[in-house]
Amino acid sequence: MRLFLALVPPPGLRERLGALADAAHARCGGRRMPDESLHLTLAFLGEVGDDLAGELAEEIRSLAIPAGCWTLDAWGHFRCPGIVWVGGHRPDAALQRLHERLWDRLEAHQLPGRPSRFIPHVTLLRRAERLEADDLPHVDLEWSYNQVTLIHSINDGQAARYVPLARSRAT
Ligand code: 2AM
Repeated sequence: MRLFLALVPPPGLRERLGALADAAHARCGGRRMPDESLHLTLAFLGEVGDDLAGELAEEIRSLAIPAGCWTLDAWGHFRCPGIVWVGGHRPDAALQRLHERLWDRLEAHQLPGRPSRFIPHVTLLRRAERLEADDLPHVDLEWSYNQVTLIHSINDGQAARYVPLARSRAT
């Protein structure tokens, strides 16, 4: 199973991110992420066997993370896969700590793949045709979070579908 850990936006924020995705899509083209798939990836686990996936789901259900608030105030892009995203201008210390803490736990399960650098972002477009558009709307969002979700990414030939497997305890 292809798994990742993410923050899932609450409905009001998801709508606002969706509106930014619409604006970006109008200017940059490419494939707009559906609203229900918008997320912040905290850790990408890759392919994991069923037994380990079950263990991880149990662990996530027993986990409580510190509540936090992430400020989104910037557009960004990753050139190679043509990703257009929104995120923060400044590094966010609480998210960095959360990322480290989650990877400590994943490595205790012998999971490889801790990245050398974590750039928190919400992907809005993939395979964008234009990456730099100077008339994109101003980004000014606050994301209050208190829960991490373990998500199964199912790729059945079309766009990936994301199915939540387990959520940490709300704090
Ligand atoms: P991103 O879109 O936020 O960059 C589920 O596949 C999520 O995991 C994707 O949305 C992507 O996050 C991230 N992801 C997918 N493949 C990845 C990889 N090889 N390395 C790191 N993150 C990956």
